[in-house]
Amino acid sequence: MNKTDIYQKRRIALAKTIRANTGGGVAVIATAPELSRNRDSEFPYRHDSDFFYLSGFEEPGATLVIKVDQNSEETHLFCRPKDPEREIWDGIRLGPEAAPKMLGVDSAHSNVELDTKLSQLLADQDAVYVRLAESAETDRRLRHWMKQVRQQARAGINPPSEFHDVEAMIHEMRLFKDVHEIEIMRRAAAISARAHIRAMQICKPGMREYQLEAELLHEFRNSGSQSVAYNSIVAGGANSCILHYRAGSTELRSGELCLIDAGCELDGYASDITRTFPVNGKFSGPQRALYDITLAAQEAAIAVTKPGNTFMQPHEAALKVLTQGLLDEKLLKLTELGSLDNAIETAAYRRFYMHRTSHWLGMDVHDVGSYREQNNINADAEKPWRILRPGMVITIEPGLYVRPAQDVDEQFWNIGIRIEDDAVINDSGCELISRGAPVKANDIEALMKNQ
Ligand SMILES: [Mn+2]
Repeated sequence: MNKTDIYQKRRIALAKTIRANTGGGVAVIATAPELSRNRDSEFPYRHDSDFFYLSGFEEPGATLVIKVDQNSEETHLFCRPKDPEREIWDGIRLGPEAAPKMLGVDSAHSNVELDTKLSQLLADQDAVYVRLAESAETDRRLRHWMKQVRQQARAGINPPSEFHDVEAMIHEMRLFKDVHEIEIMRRAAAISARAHIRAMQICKPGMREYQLEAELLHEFRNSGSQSVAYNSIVAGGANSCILHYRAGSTELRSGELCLIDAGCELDGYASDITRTFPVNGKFSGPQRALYDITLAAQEAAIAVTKPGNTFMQPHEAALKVLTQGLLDEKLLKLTELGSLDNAIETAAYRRFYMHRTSHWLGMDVHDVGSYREQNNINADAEKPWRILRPGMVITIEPGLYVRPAQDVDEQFWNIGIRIEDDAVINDSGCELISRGAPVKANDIEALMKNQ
């Protein structure tokens, strides 16, 4: 498929949903603004995921307008005009002249014309589809366009009277990845897996967390990935028990674990991998015990990650194994809790496992899409958990985190373990696209031995 066809197909699909909803309307989706970091220096630009999903266009300063009527739809792109002077400083702009051919849109205009053209495009339209309450800027612009249309009332022009949230529609589409997307995600995960291997191979006692972060970045960028998908977590020793720790300057010490949660972004798609390994290359007895429990929990979750099961089933499967493991290792006391079921029901495990096992993965690392079924017959009842379907992508990431405490066996103190892989739901189960990085304790030890 031609690259522009991918995006056009998505715009047609969105138009179809809009048509089914209100017979037609105008959808307006802007990309992300540029963000200043500090004086004359900007954060690396990252497009808006929804905008990119429908356009394939990465430049800032752009807005997509899709006008949908009974039988057809047309797409207008507003983008930065060509400007030889600015292009010397900031780089080449596509410009509205070249945009239709390059992006497959019906027409393109300078973004300077956005306000004028929008008041024309919204005239005599009933329904507007925007991302409601998304940002003050979007709301401000919408008010402006509406004001312009309303001012034409005496010329017989009707302003739109319905506002719909286009976000949920796009997010429902994004939840199901097409072949093109899954192919990119496979490559992103493969790069991230190699980065984890590199970090494991280079790690030795005395190094600092930021040095392993540098190794991850090297592999990401050297493999053509544009960015990290999120800030890398490289956590040595006690830091491994801090869920959103950033790579800092802590020294990695022999006898401690190192937890790395890091993934690259490739062509707009995230990968998300966590591995935990011993700094000196050999798990201690207590580390190994908790590691094997976490891995068994992940395997149990993977086994039920298949179409027809709910989003919650992998979490429930992981919880069962983790909680049983905590009882076996006497971190939870069977004498106090009575049974495994009770330990799960009372959430006694939460002290050692306080996050969920999965999230959607896609353009955003915590990707969009509802975690509840959308069509519920009984409107009053709580919507059931989402049923897994082919094309969905989730992470599977159980963990155990043991902080020092009086009533906790000291041999387990400061052991934080998480094992995370990325799973594409297919027709029969799931494909783990991140297993290029070793996950079994023995395999990790073998890899770290060959340095
Ligand atoms: Mn994750």
